[in-house]
Amino acid sequence: MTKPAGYFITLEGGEGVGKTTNVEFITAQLDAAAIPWIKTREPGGTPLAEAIRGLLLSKDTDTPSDLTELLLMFAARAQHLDKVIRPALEKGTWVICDRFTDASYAYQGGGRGQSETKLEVLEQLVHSDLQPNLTFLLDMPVEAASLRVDSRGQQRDRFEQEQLDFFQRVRDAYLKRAHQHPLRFRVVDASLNLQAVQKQVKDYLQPLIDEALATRSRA
Ligand code: Z5A
Repeated sequence: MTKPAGYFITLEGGEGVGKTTNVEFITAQLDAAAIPWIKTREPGGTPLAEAIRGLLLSKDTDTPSDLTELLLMFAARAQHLDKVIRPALEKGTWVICDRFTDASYAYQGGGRGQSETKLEVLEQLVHSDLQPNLTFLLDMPVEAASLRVDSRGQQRDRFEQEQLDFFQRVRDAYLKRAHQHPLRFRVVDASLNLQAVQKQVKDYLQPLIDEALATRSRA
C-alpha cells in the first residue's frame, strides 16, 4: 500500500491582504480533520533560505539588480523545495506555504518587468515536476491593502516601501496568473471582513479535505 502524498497549498496576493492570517485559519481546519501539516513561507523556510530572505528584504545591503533579485528568489526556493517541501509531501504531510513561484511572476515579472521567458526557464529548472494543488489568491485593491500594512505600525521592508503603481502591476500579474491557471487558483475577495474571507477559504478548501478523508477511510 502506498502512502498518500500530502497536498501542497499556497497563499498569494499583494502586501497586507491577509495571507498570514489565513494560513492560521487553514491549519486550524486541517487540525480539525486530523490531517498532518506544516506551514512555511517564501522566501525562506530553511536556515539558508531565511538568510537569503534577510538579504532580499533588507534596506541596508546594496540594492540587488532585478536579475539578482529574481535569481535569489529561485535559489532560496530550490533549497526550500529540497529540504522542506518535497520531503514533507512525500511523507503525506500537507504543506501550507505563504507565497511560492506565482509571487515571482507577480513581483519580479509584473512589478520589476522581468520577462516571462526568464521566469519559465527558472521554474522549469527548479520545480518542473511539482506545482501546488491549490493556490489561494487573496485579492483586493492596493490602496486598501496598503492601509492594512500601515495599521500594523511596523517599519516597511524593501518591497513594502514600493509605490502603489508597483503594487498595481503586481496585482494585475497575479490576476493574469489566476486566469491562465483556473484549475489551480481560487480567487478570494480579501477586501471583505475576516469572517467573510474565511468562509470563502473554507468553501474552497473543504473539497480537498473531504477527498483526503475519503482516501484515508479506503486505505
Ligand atoms: N517576494 C517576491 O518578490 N518574490 C517571490 O518570489 C516571493 C516573495 C516568494 C515578503 O513577503 C516579500 O517577498 C513580499 C514579496 C516578496 N513583499 N511584499 N510586499 P511576505 O509575504 O513576508 O510580505 P507581505 O506580503 O508584506 O506579507 P504581510 O505583510 O505579512 O501580509 P499578509 O500576510 O498578507 O497579511 P496579514 O499579516 O495576515 O494581515 C495584514 C493585517 O490585516 C493584519 O493586521 C491583519 O490582522 C489584518 N487583516 C487580515 N485580514 C483582514 C480582513 N479580512 N479584514 C480586516 N483586516 C484584516
